[in-house]
Order: sequence, then C-alpha cells, then structure tokens
Amino acid sequence: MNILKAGFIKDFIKIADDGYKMGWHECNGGNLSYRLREEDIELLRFSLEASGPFINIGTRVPDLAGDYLAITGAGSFFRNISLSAYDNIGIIQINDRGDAYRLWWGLASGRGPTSELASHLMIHSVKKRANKDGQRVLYHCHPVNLIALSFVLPLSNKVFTRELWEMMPECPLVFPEGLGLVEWMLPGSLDLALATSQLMEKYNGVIWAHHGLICSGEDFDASFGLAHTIEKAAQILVKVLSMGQGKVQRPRARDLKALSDTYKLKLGQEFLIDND
Ligand code: 2HA
Ligand code: ZN
Repeated sequence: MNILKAGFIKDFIKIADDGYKMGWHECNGGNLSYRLREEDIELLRFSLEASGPFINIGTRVPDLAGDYLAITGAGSFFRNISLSAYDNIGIIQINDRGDAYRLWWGLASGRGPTSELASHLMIHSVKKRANKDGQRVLYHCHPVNLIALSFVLPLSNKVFTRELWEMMPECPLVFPEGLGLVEWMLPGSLDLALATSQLMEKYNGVIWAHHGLICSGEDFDASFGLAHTIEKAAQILVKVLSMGQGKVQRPRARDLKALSDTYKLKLGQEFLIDND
C-alpha cells in the first residue's frame, strides 16, 4: 500500500495545510504527531521498513513501548508538507524500553523528528495512560493573537481560561476543563516537556507563553478545532482590548454556570468565580 494514500496521512497533510493557511507556521514553526491505531499498522504492515539505528529520546516513555507515531521533521516547513510529505513527515517506532526510537518511513530529507519530540512523546504517554484508545493527535502551532495576549494578560491559567471562555459560548463547550499555561521555557527542552505533560493530565490545550499553543485531541479535527477555537477567542479579545475602553459588559459566572448545566459541560469550578 502506498503510505501516502493512508487516511491518517491525508488528514495529517490537510491539517498541516490548514494551519499554514491560518498563518500559524512561519518557517519551520510548529509540529504535529499522530499515534497510530492497530488498524493503521495492519494496513501498512508490508509498506513499513525499519531503517537506521535506535536513537535515544533523552527521556523514558514506557507507556509508548512498541507504538508507531507519525511526526513532523525537525526543521520541516508546514507549507512544504503537502508538497513533499515523504521528506517532511516520518513514521517512527518506540523501542521496548521506551527510551529510543527508530525510523520506519519518511523523513527522507535526513532530518530527525521535531525538536519538540520530548513534549510530544511525554504528552502521548499521559493521554494513553488516561485512555488507551483516546487522544492520538498533538498539534503545536504559533497563533498570533494568543501569543500577543501572553504579553499583556497575567500568566495564569485562571485568567486565560476565563477571559477566553467569555469571548463566545463555543469556548466553554470546546474546552470545558479549561486551559493550562506555562511561562516562557526553552523550546525543545525536557523541562518544557515535563511541565506541559503534567498539565495535560488535566487539560487538552496548554499555552506556551510568548511561544504558542499545544493541543491534544482524539483525532485531527478535534486537535485542530481546539487550536482554532482558542485562537479565534484570542482574536476577539485582542480586538476588544484594542478598542481601548475595556469590557463594558461580559458574561458572568452565573451565565457560564447556566451554560454548564444546560449542556452538561462539567466546567472547571475554579474558573467560575467573578473577580469584579
Ligand atoms: O518546530 O515550533 O517549538 C519548531 C517549533 C519549536
Ligand atoms: Zn514552537
């Protein structure tokens, strides 16, 4: 089977294109990964071939032992993924000890997987522990308005969650558990991976202050849709703040509670307190 015809590769390429057209992937900004299902692997059984040695990850992810992941390459431009997927996406497999990976397909350009590999693997590990069949797609992007807000709003997940929830009802519907936030940390570092994966125990979206956003979802639509919703809310908030008079009116905690009760959202209680 031609791997480029596999459904998950087509979805992978589509999200890369969509994200690029949104303006969230300058140069090699952003990265994307998908943990393959049994049926994906079965379908590709005769098309995948191990190539090259095992390479250390620099951390351990025993929960992912034996798993295959499709992942963007270090230095890959999102705008080039649909033009040349074989150069810019790889399929890797994690070894039995969970401390190294080996390439099975792609990354023909000779690049290794994304510089944020540690974050991707540690978050996949958290999500797989929570639900083996659950979330499989991690999407990291650099959305303009959300990054801009991280320069003016207090860097607290309470502030970001509540401000964005208030922008449109879609927000509490799409991220009822709220959002996590980490202050600026070195891109690609194990510290960033550890802080983010801890927050992903609770949240599906984590803001990397002055850098971007990483979203987890059960499929490509869920991950991209979450990023899209967060960034659209951030865009509304930037417009509101730019109008110079602050918020003249806004939904209150009681309005969000009514939304939560009606749609059975289980909104994070810590974000349901009015501070003014
Ligand atoms: O892949 O976005 O965070 C480049 C990045 C690093
Ligand atoms: Zn980044």
